[in-house]
Order: sequence, then structure tokens, then C-alpha cells
Amino acid sequence: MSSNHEDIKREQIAEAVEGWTHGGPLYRRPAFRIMILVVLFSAFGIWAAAFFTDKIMPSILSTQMGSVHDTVILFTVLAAPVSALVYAIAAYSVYKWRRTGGDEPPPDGPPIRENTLVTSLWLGMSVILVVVLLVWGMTALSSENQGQLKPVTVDVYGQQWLWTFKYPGTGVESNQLVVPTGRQIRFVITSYDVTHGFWPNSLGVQVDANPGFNTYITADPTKTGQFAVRCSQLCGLYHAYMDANGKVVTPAQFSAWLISQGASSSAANAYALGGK
Ligand SMILES: [Cu+2]
Repeated sequence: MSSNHEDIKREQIAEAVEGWTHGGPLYRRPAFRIMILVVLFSAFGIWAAAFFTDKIMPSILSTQMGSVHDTVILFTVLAAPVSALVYAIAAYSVYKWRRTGGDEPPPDGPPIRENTLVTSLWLGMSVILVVVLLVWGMTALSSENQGQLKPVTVDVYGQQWLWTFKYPGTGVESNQLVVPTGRQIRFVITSYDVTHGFWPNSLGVQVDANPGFNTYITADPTKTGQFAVRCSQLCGLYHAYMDANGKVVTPAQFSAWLISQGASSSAANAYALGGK
């Protein structure tokens, strides 16, 4: 391509770009129409974040799950305008500059390498978003109730393909995870065979269950209710069926449940109702 030809292309592009932002009445300019689409798409994304989050996420039964829930909403709301910009440009381009005839498409023009305004906005917005999300995420991660009582310890064992829970000092062993409100639950997690992922979903925590050593995670149940304990690591053929029932109950119900599972009442009360 001759340099003269390139100069002409460059002029045409400059004219076209000028037309995007300055040519003709406002409502006919591509930049304006794209911004309208950005606003519409963003509004849809924000509405979907607020409306669908509660429908597709596990119920909130702990402090940690409250943070997870808020984090998902915040991240989705902040991501909405960013993705809306991409989709708006794509949708507008596909419609406006689609090929209708059989003629050859024009060759690409020379690339535009510099635009200080776009670069600064892009960098500035990205930095602000990342810093806000980082601070938020770290604060959410460290959210923990500092209870007055001794935490309740539950030993968790994963194996292909079921969960077993032991309640130390009570002699109770169950395939159901029952925990009380108002106490910090300290899970001590391991595996009998391969790596599993311990995920009591409404408690808002998740950690690997590894053979040979323990991992630890704490949760602070705030509300009674049912939830599912899933495995979050692909661990073999029946991984998808590796789930257990979980339940948050009051401390009195917790003690009664332990007794129903064979614990002595003194052991159950000492374990369930706190103390040292
Ligand atoms: Cu598993």
C-alpha cells in the first residue's frame, strides 16, 4: 500500500471518528447511541444482580454467608457498566456496520495507537475498581464474630463419596452436619482418600479436605435453617452425589440432637451449651 493511500485512509478515519462524536444532530451520532445502550445494558445488569442473586444463591445462615452475598452483589453491580460498554459497542457495530451487499469489505485502516483521554480513563477506572474490590474482599474475608464462648469444634471427614462429622467429647458420629447458632464453629477437616472440598454452602465458607493433614475453617451461624454440604473438588465418579444434610439449630435443640444420637446428657450439654 502506498504511503499516499495510507494518508487518504487516515484522513477518512479521522473524518469518521469526528462524525462519531461531533457530526450531525446528537441523537444520530454513534457515540451517543452507544452510550444509550451502555446505560440500558447497565441498568439491566444491576437489576439482574439485585433480583437474581437471592434466587440462585444459598440462604444466609451465617455472618460469613452475609459477606459472600453482599460481595457477589457488589462485584456484579460494578461489573455491569464495564461489560455493558463491551456489549454495547459490539451490538451497535454488528447492526450498524453489517455487510448487506456482495461487495468486498474495505481493508482495515491504520491502527490508532494513542488517545490520552481514553488511556487515562481506562487506567484510572481500573485502578479505582481493583482497589475498592481488594479492600472490600479483604474486609469480607476477615469478618468473624469474636464470641465470648469457647468455639464448637466439629471434625469433618471426606471420603469417596460421603461426609462424616464427629462431635468430639460426645461420642457422636453422623452423616448429618448439625451446628448451633450463637457459637463460633471451628471445623477441623481431613480426608480418608483423595482431595475433597468441604463446602457447607449456607455457612459461606469452603476449604479443601486433604488426606494426611488437617485444614481449618470457622463459621458463625446466625440463623436456624437447612442447608447442603457439598463437595467442591472433582473427586471421582460420584463426586456430584457427595452431599450431606446440614442444619443450623438453637443451642438447646443442638444438645437434644446430640443426646438423640447417643451422647450422655452431661457431655451433650457441656459441648453444646458452651462453658470453658
Ligand atoms: Cu469429594
